[in-house]
Amino acid sequence: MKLFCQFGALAFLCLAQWAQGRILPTDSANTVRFEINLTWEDWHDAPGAPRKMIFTNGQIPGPELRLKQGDNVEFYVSNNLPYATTVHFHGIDQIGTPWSDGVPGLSQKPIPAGGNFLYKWVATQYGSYFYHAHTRGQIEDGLYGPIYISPDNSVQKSFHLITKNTTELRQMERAEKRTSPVMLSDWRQLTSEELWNAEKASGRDAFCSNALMINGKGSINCLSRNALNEYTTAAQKIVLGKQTLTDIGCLPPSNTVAEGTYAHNLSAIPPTVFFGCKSHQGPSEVFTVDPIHGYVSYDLISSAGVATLMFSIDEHKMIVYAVEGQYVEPVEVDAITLTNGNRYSVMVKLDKPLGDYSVRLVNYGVNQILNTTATFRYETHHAPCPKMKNGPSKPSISITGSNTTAETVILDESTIIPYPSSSPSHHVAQTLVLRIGHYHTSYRWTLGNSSYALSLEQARPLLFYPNSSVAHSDLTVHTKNNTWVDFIFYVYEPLQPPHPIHKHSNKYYVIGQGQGVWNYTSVAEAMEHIPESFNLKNPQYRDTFATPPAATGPTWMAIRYHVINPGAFLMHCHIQVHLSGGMAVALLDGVDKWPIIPEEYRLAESMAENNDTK
Ligand SMILES: *[C@@H]1O[C@H](CO)[C@@H](O)[C@H](O)[C@H]1NC(C)=O
Ligand SMILES: *[C@@H]1O[C@H](CO)[C@@H](O)[C@H](O)[C@H]1NC(C)=O
Ligand SMILES: *[C@@H]1O[C@H](CO)[C@@H](O)[C@H](O)[C@H]1NC(C)=O
Ligand SMILES: *[C@@H]1O[C@H](CO)[C@@H](O)[C@H](O)[C@H]1NC(C)=O
Ligand SMILES: *[C@@H]1O[C@H](CO)[C@@H](O)[C@H](O)[C@H]1NC(C)=O
Ligand SMILES: *[C@@H]1O[C@H](CO)[C@@H](O)[C@H](O)[C@H]1NC(C)=O
Ligand SMILES: *[C@@H]1O[C@H](CO)[C@@H](O)[C@H](O)[C@H]1NC(C)=O
Ligand SMILES: *[C@@H]1O[C@H](CO)[C@@H](O)[C@H](O)[C@H]1NC(C)=O
Ligand SMILES: *[C@@H]1O[C@H](CO)[C@@H](O)[C@H](O)[C@H]1NC(C)=O
Ligand SMILES: [Cu+2]
Repeated sequence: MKLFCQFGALAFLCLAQWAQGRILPTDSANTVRFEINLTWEDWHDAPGAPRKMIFTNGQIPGPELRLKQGDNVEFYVSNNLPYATTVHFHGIDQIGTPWSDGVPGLSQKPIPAGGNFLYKWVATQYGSYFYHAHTRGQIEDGLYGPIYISPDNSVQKSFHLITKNTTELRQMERAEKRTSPVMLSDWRQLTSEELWNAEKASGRDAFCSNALMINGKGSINCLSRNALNEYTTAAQKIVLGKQTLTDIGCLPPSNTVAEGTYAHNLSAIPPTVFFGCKSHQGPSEVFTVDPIHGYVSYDLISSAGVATLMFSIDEHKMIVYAVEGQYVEPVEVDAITLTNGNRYSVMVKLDKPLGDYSVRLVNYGVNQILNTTATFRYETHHAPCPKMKNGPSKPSISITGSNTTAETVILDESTIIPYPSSSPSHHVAQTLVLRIGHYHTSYRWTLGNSSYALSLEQARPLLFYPNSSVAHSDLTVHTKNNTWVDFIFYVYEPLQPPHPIHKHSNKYYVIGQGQGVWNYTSVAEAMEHIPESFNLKNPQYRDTFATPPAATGPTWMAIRYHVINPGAFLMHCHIQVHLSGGMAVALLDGVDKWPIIPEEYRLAESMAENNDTK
């Protein structure tokens, strides 16, 4: 048991304690202190055979950080892992606190084994976020946990667009106050370091996982050869040619469409990375709801390392009402696709007969067939003669994420409109085209002209050394404060999955996307030729948004953001093997207004400039 202390304006209250791993909010702007103890231990509740994982205060996922908009956050990390680490707060804009962003080589030095670090930031935003390891592949070893920031009274909500019924509106407000996180992730039998070593030895990109998890719970259910062949999708058949999926449902590592034609050594691939399925019964999540409340709210969060996920609850619509910490015009759907780092907040109406309904989580990428399930359970003490449901619930999606009925609605991301919406400036200071593709081998990647080597996490942090050699290489982009910047992500080589581009610090507008060759020098020029591919009026405002998948030809995505927060911030693909493989650039935002680092964050000793660009 850990204690959380809240330093109120008037009184010193040591009131909050673990309540389902949550920290309780209080009434006024506060300093909320949160302490995490990281340990490296065997996980016996794993979806597969036990392996070592990162525990956060003894649990996986880590405990929820529950805040009120305006709170000052102190997040103290005790690193009792046998290696260095850092923690990043995904989607938190870190306005005025660039030293608390948790990126080694950019905002801090890695926290050594046995060391500790105090992150301080202000919860200026509201909604659903999460924290996770941002050193090497450690997010895949279990270091992630949800963050929820309740909106202050001035925030305009969109529930009135769902219904005018005041009873239901009250039920939704209540559901939102009690909203709970649903962490969706994937799991691998190998540790992230074993996996990285396997990639280096084999030359292959390890794009599959061994299990999916809902709130850290899941199982492995190996499919028979017949079932695998039967479920293989049309898209997979095109990639496979004469090949078949491996026993873990994965495209084989010898597939040159998926892996490219680079040098490789298949005998250096250890079991479980592409082959070697072993069924295992792990724990299964149960979501218990009471229909008396009318609605329940969930914040779906993907902290997956590699998997693109699809989530649905049998026989229940989900009303998407917020996306990544911003209300949207509500959309009613049966299933939602989440790329790595995405968050969707949903309302679910509780109007079905009492009983159990299956919750389905499936891998949606071409890379693999994989799924897990949980239970959505109605329980009530209020109904005198409740209506009971008969038989198993009916799915709206298949094991590969296709619709099982003509009525199934899968969220079409392009239809999302923020509420209220806003629009970016039309005056752009610079436009950069960042090419996305392999970098001389299957498991190394480029974003731009170069590849951000994993070893650069050891380099002198750019926030402290903005004149280092990295700062003057193709790995960084310099911007001036209070200017607008366009990035075009150009996926020039098929076959490519959607690459979820995550930008640290403030969010960006997703102003365009399309198929085909990008041969323009600016968005303004492109808009003269293909205006239908752009939206500058009410574009989405996101911190993580994926490029369109490139199946047969190139694709692109255009984003625009306002430079408002001087500091060194990473922009990268959130598929962990792609980030480890170098799909990242460092933004030196507002180089002309570089911040003065507070005394407590200054580096004790100066770091020599060596190995900076290796
Ligand atoms: C962290 O947890 C470990 C294992 O339970 C324990 O030995 C250690 O004392 C804890 N450290 C802190 C700072 O709480
Ligand atoms: C409002 O919603 C409640 C709860 O679903 C329902 O019982 C009631 O009949 C509705 N009122 C109107 C006027 O539709
Ligand atoms: C391929 O990997 C195997 C297993 O690690 C190793 O024994 C062998 O030497 C490697 N072959 C080459 C050509 O590197
Ligand atoms: C995957 O889905 C199938 C079909 O619904 C189900 O039988 C199986 O149990 C699921 N796998 C897991 C691990 O839950
Ligand atoms: C899936 O949706 C499409 C488009 O609505 C429809 O044509 C198709 O029949 C549906 N599939 C199934 C299995 O119902
Ligand atoms: C970086 O170089 C610029 C221009 O030479 C200089 O003004 C600035 O003080 C340097 N910054 C640091 C932190 O050394
Ligand atoms: C990549 O190289 C081109 C051509 O030299 C240059 O214009 C562009 O700025 C470079 N991109 C980055 C991110 O440095
Ligand atoms: C871009 O390429 C397309 C297809 O190759 C071509 O039709 C179009 O004219 C080009 N646009 C410009 C501005 O060069
Ligand atoms: C950077 O620009 C933003 C937006 O104009 C402004 O709010 C902020 O104060 C500026 N920061 C500095 C350090 O000048
Ligand atoms: Cu990627």
